[in-house]
Amino acid sequence: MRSPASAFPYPFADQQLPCLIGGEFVREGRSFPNVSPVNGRIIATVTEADASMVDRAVQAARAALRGPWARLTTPERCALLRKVAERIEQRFDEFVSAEIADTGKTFAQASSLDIPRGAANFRAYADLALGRASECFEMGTPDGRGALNYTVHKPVGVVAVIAPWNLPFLLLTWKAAPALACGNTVIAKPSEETPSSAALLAEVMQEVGVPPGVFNLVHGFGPESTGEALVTHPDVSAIAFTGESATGSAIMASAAPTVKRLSFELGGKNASLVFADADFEAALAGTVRSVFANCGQVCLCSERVYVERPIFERFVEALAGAARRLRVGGPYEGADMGPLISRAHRDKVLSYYRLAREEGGEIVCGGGVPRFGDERDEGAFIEPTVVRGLPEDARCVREEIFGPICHVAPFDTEEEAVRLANDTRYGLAAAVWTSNLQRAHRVARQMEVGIAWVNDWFLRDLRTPFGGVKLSGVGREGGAYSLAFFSEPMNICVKL
Ligand code: NAD
Ligand code: 6OD
Repeated sequence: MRSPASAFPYPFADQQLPCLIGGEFVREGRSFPNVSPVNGRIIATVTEADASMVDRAVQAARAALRGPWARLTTPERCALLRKVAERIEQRFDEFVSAEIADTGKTFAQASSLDIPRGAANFRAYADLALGRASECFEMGTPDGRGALNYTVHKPVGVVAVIAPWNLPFLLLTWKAAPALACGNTVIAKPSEETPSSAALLAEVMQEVGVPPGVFNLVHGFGPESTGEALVTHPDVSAIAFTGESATGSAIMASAAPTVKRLSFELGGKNASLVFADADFEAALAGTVRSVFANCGQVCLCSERVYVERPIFERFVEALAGAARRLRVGGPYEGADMGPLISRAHRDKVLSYYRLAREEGGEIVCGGGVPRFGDERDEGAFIEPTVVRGLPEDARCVREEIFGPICHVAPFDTEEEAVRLANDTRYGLAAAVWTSNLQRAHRVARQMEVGIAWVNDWFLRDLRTPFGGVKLSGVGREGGAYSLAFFSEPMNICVKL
């Protein structure tokens, strides 16, 4: 399982990653390299699906909508999804290795969050689909006999699931699991940066007996490649997309001519509000996590931290101290933070580090690239960074950076804190740190976001609505919201 090109275990050693189309693993046409962000080495080549391969996948998915999959009862379908979860757990180490090879993220995170959540997504949506109730409305009729209306939930059809690279397996399964639970067929397109855990999932689907064409996997890029072919395809009925807001906008335009159903989970510029009455150590630890988790590459990460003035200096010093102590390193070194996803993304994040200085900010800690003196210097590592002193209209305060950096600024009143937090074109998540119960509820409610945490961050119950307002998304997923998106409700009226 160890690839000569990789310093780490890798389940696809010496292989070209295939697409899965209509139950067949396909390696044909163009391919592209999969590069490790830990050391810049090529760890695999990946089959790129062109428009004709995407079309074959869509036709296979359409055909599967009329095959054995359509005849499964909901309990049978959900039992199959539970088998997917079990098989992921049986192949847990391979999934962890695959995710780590693509992203360089820490073993601790991949093994405690990314892969367990992938399995949990299949179980959660199997349970939710099984427990879904149907509405029934009894009505009067002129003849006095009445009628019953009841709702049946049908699949929407062929669903495109397009995922980003930051939490590749968690986010792909977050959409694929409910789509399948509702009886749809799926074309999954992982990010070109992170094909490996999706490739393992394709194997798992085959192993547990998901019928051919129900789950298809196409690898490739976005514009003028696999992604574009998928979102413009007339036989794709719905697109569940997670990624950048600008990409969401481009997909919306591409999908408009064929009027597809869309669910978008997009970017963020999330605020954390730390009140002086907060449990200082809890707020500090939570903020360190919310800024630097996954090297700052979580859509929910806080890039703007506002701290009430009486504790501002102490908090900034403590936050910078904690950031300096974070161990940056390779995935199996017990580090706290791995690399960014790629050199290209590091260039982008470093351009914001430079911009922060140019815009008048003070770099309290970090601001550069760590040097290791070994092959990690060929990777995409970067220092965790805290900035202060920027004006609120600075680009670093307004634009999503998606790296391990936050700007920290003081506030004097609750009203000011709320205003600052909401003064953004994004609206995904917020964290409020306070020990005042009334304030906690009052402030959380005023956050113009889809998800607000009080005295925690990224604490997830999969039944709750997840998504953003403004540039951060369209619609909600999670629990019944996902079931609604991936289903076509139909009313049947029975005259009694
Ligand atoms: P991205 O938008 O560049 O790419 C996401 C996916 O879309 C990839 O699979 C890519 O190949 C595909 N794609 C790109 N252009 C396309 C096109 N024109 N047509 C079809 N597909 C296309 O995003 P990324 O860089 O992979 O991920 C980081 C971004 O994702 C950040 O902005 C982050 O905030 C956001 N994100 C949001 C959430 C959320 O839940 N709101 C979660 C994770 C990441
Ligand atoms: O926890 C989830 O379900 C979820 N969708 C998380 C998204 C994280 C963004 O990077």
